[in-house]
Amino acid sequence: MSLLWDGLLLDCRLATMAANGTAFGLVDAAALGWNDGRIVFAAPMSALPGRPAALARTVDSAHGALVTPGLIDCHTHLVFAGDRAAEFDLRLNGASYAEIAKAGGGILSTVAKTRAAREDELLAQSLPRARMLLADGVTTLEIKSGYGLDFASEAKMLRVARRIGETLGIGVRTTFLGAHALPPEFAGRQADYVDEACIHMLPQIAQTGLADAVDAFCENIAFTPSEVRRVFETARAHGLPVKLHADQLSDSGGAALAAEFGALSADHLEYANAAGIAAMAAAGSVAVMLPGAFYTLRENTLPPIEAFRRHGVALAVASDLNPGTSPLLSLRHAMNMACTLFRMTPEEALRGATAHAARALGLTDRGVLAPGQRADFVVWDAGHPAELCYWIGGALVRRVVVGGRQAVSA
Ligand code: DI6
Ligand code: FE
Repeated sequence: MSLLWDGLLLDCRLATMAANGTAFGLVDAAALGWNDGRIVFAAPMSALPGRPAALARTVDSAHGALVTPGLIDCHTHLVFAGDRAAEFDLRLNGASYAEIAKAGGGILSTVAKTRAAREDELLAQSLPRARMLLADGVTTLEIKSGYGLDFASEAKMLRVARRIGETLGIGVRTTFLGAHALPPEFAGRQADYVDEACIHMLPQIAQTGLADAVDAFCENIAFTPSEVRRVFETARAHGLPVKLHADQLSDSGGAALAAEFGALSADHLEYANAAGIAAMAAAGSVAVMLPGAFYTLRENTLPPIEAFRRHGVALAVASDLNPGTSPLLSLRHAMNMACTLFRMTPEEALRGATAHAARALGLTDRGVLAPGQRADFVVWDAGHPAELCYWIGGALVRRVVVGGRQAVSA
């Protein structure tokens, strides 16, 4: 193993997101060193064990700029074909959901396009979205299936998700979301589709290793708690952790159901009830806030942030990038909405897109700048960490490093 570190960045304002007693885990006049893709030093420059030039092969200065862990988008539906812009136009010109559905809009229109797309086409359409997130500081993202709704198409989506990680050299965690919607060939036969998902699709997906976790849409317009329970029992039987689209549009007891299965996370949660929040706290499940869907649907019931805080439930923030309810191509924009709409603090929002987002994906090797963690970090054209939530839009990234390798330089 080389005695010299691969890289050393001097004169940083490190927002380590470590619980070191300072807001954002801030360390000023700091240095960040890495070797073999891992952080080896993240502390004041005064603590460096020698002259910089004698420590690392490449030595740079951040000139006092803010440096954070790479951002982690822990809830996206980034792989899909086509878009729903026409439906957006119809809706704003007064069409009802029924008229839109009749005109072929809605989630099943994305299913039809995604099923029809060849794998390479699906990759070509999805890669630009992943590049936009990477350009805005995202170094790990979660990508769900859920627009295939048959084994071949769900597997195709998950292969595309894996190929995005390989192509861009970023972390990708995949989630099987077969219980997202009822496919047209099972219209009126939801129980049969749940059988298909549990008896045929999920076991094969688990066997292929294409999914790192299993998710479901628990809602009165999607799958019931008892149907979700069957999906979760099948996931558990195949050794896959679970997460849940829970209590987004109504209180269906989703938070408590997720907690009962020790879910990595429950997501949306606008209508989560007190028992569900307490159960999530006891289970250690992360509450993932998705302000993009709240904003797009013009929802007006806020998620119970204060109750999550009171019970010590870890809060995460994600884009929920999807063509219908959250066509949001920026995690930083989601962080701004989490503050402005949900009243999360900038520190909660940034921790929600780093350390807590890692927890929502079951990852312990990233999300904090500390020795032993992956060398995934972002150098920002910013000084105060709150700027990452404060500025709406804009290009704040100066440099993105993934696993110690430069991935983006502005
Ligand atoms: N909740 C949502 O808001 C999206 N999926 C889900 O489980 C809707 C996805 C779409 O409209 O394409
Ligand atoms: Fe979602």
